Amino acid sequence: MAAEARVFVGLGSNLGDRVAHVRFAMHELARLPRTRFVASSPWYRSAPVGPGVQEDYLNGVAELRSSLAPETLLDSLQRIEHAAGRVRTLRWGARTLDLDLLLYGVHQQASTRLTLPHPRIAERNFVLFPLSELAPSLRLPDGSRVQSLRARLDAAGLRRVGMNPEALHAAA
Ligand code: A4P
Ligand code: MG
Repeated sequence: MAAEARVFVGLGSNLGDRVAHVRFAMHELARLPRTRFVASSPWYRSAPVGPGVQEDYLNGVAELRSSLAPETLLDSLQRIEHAAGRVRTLRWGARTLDLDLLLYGVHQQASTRLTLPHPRIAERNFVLFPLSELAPSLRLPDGSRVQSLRARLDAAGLRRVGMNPEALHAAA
């Protein structure tokens, strides 16, 4: 059996029952073969980056250990998105569930189907705030510390919901 990689998945929802969608995603991630669910980050309510008028996102990060290959894991993430009713229309459009493979150990690759690390980690506060709380000493494959990357970003559009995604509506 292949060695286990330390994997981080970004979760986002801004359509329908956002809390139910991220709960469903965590449940499904925990059921993946050859994969263990380690922990989830605190949750954030975040202003949407994208076209048109959209609801705020509920964003968080999950840590896994997995011996699935990166592409197999991406297939599984897309199946979970699909099962949550995701329909792909517009890039960066509203979605019931978005699961991004942020990091797969120190593995790096760049193809249209899968780029690792996820190319937009360093510029997104709704990824770096939860990620740096979940794994404060984490470094990206290029050696940069998530804490330092986070320190470069402000918290514009971001409100901390807490460990319990159900508190989303209190963080209005
Ligand atoms: N793909 C390549 N690398 C990866 C990776 N590391 N993880 C490919 C996941 N997918 C990866 O993604 C398009 C294609 O990217 C996939 O088919 C996959 O093969 P998608 O999920 O279909 O489309 P998308 O999410 O609209 O596009 P993209 O470029 O992945 O957008 P992002 O970066 O996921 O951004 N605002 C807030 N506040 N919070 C959010 O979570 N998310 C987005 C989506 C936009 N605005 C947001 C948020
Ligand atoms: Mg995506």
